[in-house]
Amino acid sequence: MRIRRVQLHTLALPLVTPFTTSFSTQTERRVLIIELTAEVDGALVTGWGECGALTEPVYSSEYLDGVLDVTAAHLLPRLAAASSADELTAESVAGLLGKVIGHRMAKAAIEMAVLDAQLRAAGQSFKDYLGVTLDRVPSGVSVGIQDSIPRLLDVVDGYLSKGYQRIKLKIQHGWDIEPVRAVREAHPDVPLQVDANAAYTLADASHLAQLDAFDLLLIEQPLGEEDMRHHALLAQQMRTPMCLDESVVSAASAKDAIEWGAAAIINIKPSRVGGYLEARRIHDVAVDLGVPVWCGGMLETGIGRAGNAALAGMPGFTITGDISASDRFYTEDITEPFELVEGHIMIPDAPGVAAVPDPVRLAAATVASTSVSP
Ligand code: OSB
Ligand code: MG
Repeated sequence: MRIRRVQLHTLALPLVTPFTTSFSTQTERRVLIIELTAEVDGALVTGWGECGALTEPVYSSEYLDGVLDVTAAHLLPRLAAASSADELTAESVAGLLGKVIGHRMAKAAIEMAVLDAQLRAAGQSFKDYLGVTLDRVPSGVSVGIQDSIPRLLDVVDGYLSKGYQRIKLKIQHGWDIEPVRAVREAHPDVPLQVDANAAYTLADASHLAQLDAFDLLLIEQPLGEEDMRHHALLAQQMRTPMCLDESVVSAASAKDAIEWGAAAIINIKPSRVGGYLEARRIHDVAVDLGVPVWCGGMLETGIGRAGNAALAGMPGFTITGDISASDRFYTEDITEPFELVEGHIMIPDAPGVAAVPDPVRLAAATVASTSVSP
């Protein structure tokens, strides 16, 4: 394909309820949406990409303004030669951007937009491209840190009554053993897991081992992003299976984590690892090594949620992911909303990766928009 135009839209979407994790409280999602217009075999086609980066570099080193800068100044220009030669494909994007170190969320959004355009031009759904045959995936929900345990129990009850099939509780110092105990006592059989977003150190090992009493599916990223060895040591001191999120940034780091005993389960987030194609490679590595995976999220709009739902249909995704309905985060999504159907999210089967945004809702949510020529 040849890129004709790239529009970088910054959206501001209010969250239905504040989302508190060990790293921040968010009340609004500011998110970069890429609209890429390309020419494929003489016809114009639009591809949509969504970037996982938050406004502050508190989940990963990437952040919205940095993504905007690196995308315009360093990433898109590297696609220019292949684009003018009509040789650009989604499968070539990672290689063309390979000299730029890091910036995986920025690269992921570009690759998604190119892949979306490519599949739309070919009339192929992402689900088909991945070889997925399921029509739906079970839906889990990530529950933020609350002000009190009674409030937490209400929030969890609310999600369970909507049909969510698995609960993930965010934890941090001072909000860990007792809230988890309370939810487990109220719901002895509910699939339950916790996510610390790197809040602890190995010195907390015996404290965290108290979580072993609650029959959790997993503990996600208790230690720092770069503390792979410490995760392996912590895993030896707990029975709860160790799952990595932040530390796994590529198929190579996934393989290391598994082989070193730092991860028995992997949270695959396409945005964190540089895109859907690397996400698929992580899936393949994990399946090879007998490690289950699940699909994480970055409060995606319908654009990214559509791609995540298809990815999560791959066979290694045997643990319910953080693919909730649109109304978990947004009163009004920019696409047709994803809804819970008996505790599941339907996998789209229309051509492309993304769900297409409604132009009126997109415009209403847009706070800044810049045009970049490749
Ligand atoms: O650690 O999984 C995480 C949201 C933002 C940043 C990091 C994380 C999360 C979530 C929410 O847990 C996942 C979602 O439903 O999108
Ligand atoms: Mg996480």
